[in-house]
Amino acid sequence: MTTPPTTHDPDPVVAAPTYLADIRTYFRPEDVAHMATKGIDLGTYDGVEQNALTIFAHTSPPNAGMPPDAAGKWSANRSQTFKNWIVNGFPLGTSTPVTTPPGGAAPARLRKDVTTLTDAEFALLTTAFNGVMARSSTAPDGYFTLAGQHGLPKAWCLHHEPRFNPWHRVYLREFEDALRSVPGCQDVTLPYWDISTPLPDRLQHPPFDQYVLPADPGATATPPVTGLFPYTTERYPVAEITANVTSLGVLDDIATSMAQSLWGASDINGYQKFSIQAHDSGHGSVGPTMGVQEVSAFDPVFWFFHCNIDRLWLRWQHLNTATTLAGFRTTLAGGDDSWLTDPSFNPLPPFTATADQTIATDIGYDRLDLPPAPAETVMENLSGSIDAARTFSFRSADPVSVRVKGINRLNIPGSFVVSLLADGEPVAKRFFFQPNNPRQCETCAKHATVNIDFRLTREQVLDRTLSVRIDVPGHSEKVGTAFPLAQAGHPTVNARLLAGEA
Ligand SMILES: [Cu+2]
Repeated sequence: MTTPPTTHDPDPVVAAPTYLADIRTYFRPEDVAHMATKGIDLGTYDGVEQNALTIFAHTSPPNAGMPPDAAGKWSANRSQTFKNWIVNGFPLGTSTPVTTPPGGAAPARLRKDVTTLTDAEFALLTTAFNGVMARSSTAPDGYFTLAGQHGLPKAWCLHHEPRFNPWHRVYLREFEDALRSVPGCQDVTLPYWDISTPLPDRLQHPPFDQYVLPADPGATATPPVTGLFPYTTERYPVAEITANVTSLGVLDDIATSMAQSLWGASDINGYQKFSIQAHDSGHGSVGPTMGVQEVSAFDPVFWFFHCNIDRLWLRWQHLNTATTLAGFRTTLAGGDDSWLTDPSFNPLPPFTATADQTIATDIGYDRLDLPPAPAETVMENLSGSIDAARTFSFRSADPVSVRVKGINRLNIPGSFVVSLLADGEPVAKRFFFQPNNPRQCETCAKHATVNIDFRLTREQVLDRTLSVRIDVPGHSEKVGTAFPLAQAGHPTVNARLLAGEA
């Protein structure tokens, strides 16, 4: 709610300002850097909220000590807006989606939709893939070694934790570097498969349709794993993939993720949660190989699929003014940002890049699908838990959140599907992506207890008999189709109306 600006007034008083729409723009990168040296964080919601009274005192005209430079001094109007924000209980608000395509320098590498490559570009990509696949199974820049960093034998990949997106951003670049090292392919970039469209025909022919493993990935794993050799990657038929993408809620979760104003928060109202769910269900949609962490990266579609996941993350970053580290930190309200800034939490092994370095990427995409006008994309900030100092509302159109909480995944032998049934009929289901032996995966063991979040309309759940079921599709011969919930850590169902600031 902005009062109409008077002519020549660049800084109108805002009666009901919010952090994401107004307050975060008041702190310049140099202000954040300067005060960080004094232990005051002006770069996040939590930091500004904690220090709000001090900030107000030091920046109020006419005799403000901060910021030190004359050009940076706050106007009386800005100071009044800041005071309004304090009085109103520090509302977070929602971000205003950025609608202009990124300006500035052209990206160092432009990635495209695989269906729009020219025949010459696609021929070069084919040469690059064939070249990398022809390298020996021990070559560091060969296909077997690169794919084996994600799954077996190395299993470095980070999933279901904050470094998931950064780790995969670096990983894709390493793979792209390998493609570019094939003679004549120095300008090749990795294209993406837009998962809202059917699996492209171009990915259904050699060398993109399957991969025959040249060596046993389990033999050199620690500890060794048997049963994965000989092995040829496998996918479902295209129509089945398309049906799975819908039934596993991939597109729903992508849409939900894109509407989020925050990165992570309590993980019910952040981009991160829903992007990871969309990723997991995307893996499960494509095939028995893509659905298993140990082997998924051997299927050539993995690279095109993950390139799209990276594109979606960059799209979200653009929508939320989060393409720089400083901008990104303003979306971390309520969350722990040590994974971005603390040297003990931000490494992305085996790579040398750290998580903070992946935020301002020099990679670009031909299509970020930014909305033509802010009104076309409504950002949200709904939560099951809201600061009581704020005003809030429950709107009938907002979804109900149903969380299947506290699943101990270490007891489940492989990727699994969590379904919510109403009167015996599936209402919604999600795929959870993990190794067949989660106990032997260090990241899995660290994040053993997981949740699945459904967002449903009231009509889907009211006055119906609800039940939850977990299936382990790849292992029906061992444990039967339905996995006993009591063996999966006794998960609970937590259902909430979601509140929005009013
Ligand atoms: Cu993945």
